[in-house]
Amino acid sequence: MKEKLQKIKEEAVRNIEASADLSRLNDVRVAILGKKGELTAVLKSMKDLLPEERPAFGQLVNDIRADIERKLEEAKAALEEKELMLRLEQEVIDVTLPAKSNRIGHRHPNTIALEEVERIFIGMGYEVVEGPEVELDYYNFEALNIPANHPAKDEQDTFYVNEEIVLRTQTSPVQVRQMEKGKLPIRMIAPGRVFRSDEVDATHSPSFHQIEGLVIDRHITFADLKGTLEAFARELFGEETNVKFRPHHFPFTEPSAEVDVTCFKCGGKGCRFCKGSGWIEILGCGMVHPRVLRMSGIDPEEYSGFAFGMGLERIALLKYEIDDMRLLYENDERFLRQF
Ligand code: 2NL
Repeated sequence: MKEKLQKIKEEAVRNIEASADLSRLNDVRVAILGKKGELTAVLKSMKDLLPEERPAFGQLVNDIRADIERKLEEAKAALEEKELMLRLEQEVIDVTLPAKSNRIGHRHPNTIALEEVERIFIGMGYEVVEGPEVELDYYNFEALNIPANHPAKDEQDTFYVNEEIVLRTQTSPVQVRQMEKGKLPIRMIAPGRVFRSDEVDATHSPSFHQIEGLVIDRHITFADLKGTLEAFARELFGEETNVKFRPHHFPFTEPSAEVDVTCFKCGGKGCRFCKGSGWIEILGCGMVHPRVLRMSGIDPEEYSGFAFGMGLERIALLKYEIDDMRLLYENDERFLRQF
């Protein structure tokens, strides 16, 4: 038996040393130490020995097993080291290769224009407020003094979810909700997506963006409205810009006006850009209608205010001299890269 053990050990050492890779080495381990391995078989045959011979023999088997295990570990470490070295030699990384440059995007022209407008009004102490795009008919129309028979309410112009719910056609409902909260004074702008049942063309889209503004306090007059919008226009289009207020009509303001700025291309002389007039229309505005104030719980005898609204796309088209609104929605990189 002892001789057999000795032979097993010698053969094991020989096989371990001959193993050229880790998988081969593992085969050797299994052949000797595995469940059906040679050393295991010897252990099983111990039952044939006399009881008094067993402890010494058992000790011998354990010693040999420990020797073989140590040899296996050493061989494994050596092979792993060898394989690592080989891999390091093969996987040479050339750190001098020029890097692939990342293509970095940037803000959409609409966003650039929006953030510019927000910056100007935040600078004048306004807060930016957002609200739902799916609105109650009440907030979108009724609370703004737009009567049931008004053309704006026509299904031709407005997307109806049902009789009481619409996709907002302006961001004024955000301002109505703010007025209802009853915290005065108010100085806010409400930017956001709005919807109109329009066919797509160079100046229309069923979904576009608006920025509305609202100021309510004691003693607010049309002079505050004019001064504010003039300051805004000069900051957006340049110091030399002049503004012109043309009388207009909106159901939610009285009096109402549309605002033109002097053409920043020709300075007002008249050119192709302003269609020869020297003026470009940028927004609508007015003094908040007393009925609108009252419906939202504000006493028009004590408080007054002004409001205005502009199309964000229109501002972006003007500012960047883009002649077709569809370009803003197509996400053609060749176009977007230019801003
Ligand atoms: C335009 C004109 C305007 C308003 C929007 C408004 C909001 C409240 C009360 C009164 Cl809560 N008015 N908004 C007022 C005048 C004009 O928008 O041409 N927008 C593109």
